Amino acid sequence: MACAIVEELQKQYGSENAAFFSGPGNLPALKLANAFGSAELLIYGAHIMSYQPAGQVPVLWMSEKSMFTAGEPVRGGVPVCWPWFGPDPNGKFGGHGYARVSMWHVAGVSQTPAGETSVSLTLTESDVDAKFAPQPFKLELTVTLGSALVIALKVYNTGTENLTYSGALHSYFNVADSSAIKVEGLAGCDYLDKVVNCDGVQEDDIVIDREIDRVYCRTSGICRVIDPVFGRVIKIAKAGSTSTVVWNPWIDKSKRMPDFGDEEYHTMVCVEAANVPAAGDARTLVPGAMGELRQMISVE
Ligand code: TA6
Repeated sequence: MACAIVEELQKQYGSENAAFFSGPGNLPALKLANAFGSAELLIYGAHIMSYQPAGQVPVLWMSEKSMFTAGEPVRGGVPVCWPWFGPDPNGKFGGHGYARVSMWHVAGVSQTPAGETSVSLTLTESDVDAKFAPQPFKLELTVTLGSALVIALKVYNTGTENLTYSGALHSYFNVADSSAIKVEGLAGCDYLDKVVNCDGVQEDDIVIDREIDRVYCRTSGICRVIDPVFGRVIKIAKAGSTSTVVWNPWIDKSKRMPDFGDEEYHTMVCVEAANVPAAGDARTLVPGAMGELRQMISVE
């Protein structure tokens, strides 16, 4: 079944720079490749699994224990969290919404004169399990591989009522040693600390020496992951978001997650472009309106 889908996608959208294949878990996947580098994504969840600029080690992190099973979230890459960030507000379903555990559709693949390669995928309420009772919506995720990896999530209110949602581009970044990195760009920001359940102000650059799970508020700036061991800086810009989430589970939480290796906290950090309700960043679209959340990732 997956092979037939892959063959059909390759026939309809395949190109010199875009090749469909049967990915992990036999899930249909797409590899984008051009002079700027390569990226791979699953059609399931519109989930970017990897991004590797030319001449660089991979920029995104993927757990070696991730599941690749329809209905289960993938642990790593860029989970598309929508229409809720964190626990289900109605307490019925899993965290971070249903977009990341739904099968999307390929809407198009394109190449720009500058040599960038883009793919767009869509999801509507008719693609989502009825148990979620979704309002009418359309999501369009466009991934563009160029001098940066640009991830644009457009949300369309296709219904007749207001559509209120939250979410995140929950990006996992690959680092050589999480205890050696700094995350720049959030100094001075107010944060909500989900580990010790208190609020605070970020005094300086972020270092990872314990579990960190913080929602930084009223921030639309650029973050940078300074990695002295890999000898690089990952620049993370965003748009359509005033809340940024930084997460590393550290020792104990890593052990509690079956799809996260006990020692894998050493090689990752999440820096997420988010719309977090608790940070006053939930979004509401009137009928016919469109909202966009965007993250732009590059290596300096
Ligand atoms: O974005 C940080 C966070 O909300 C953490 O609290 C942690 O739960 C992480 O997301 C992963 O969530 P998941 O549902 O993918 O296990």
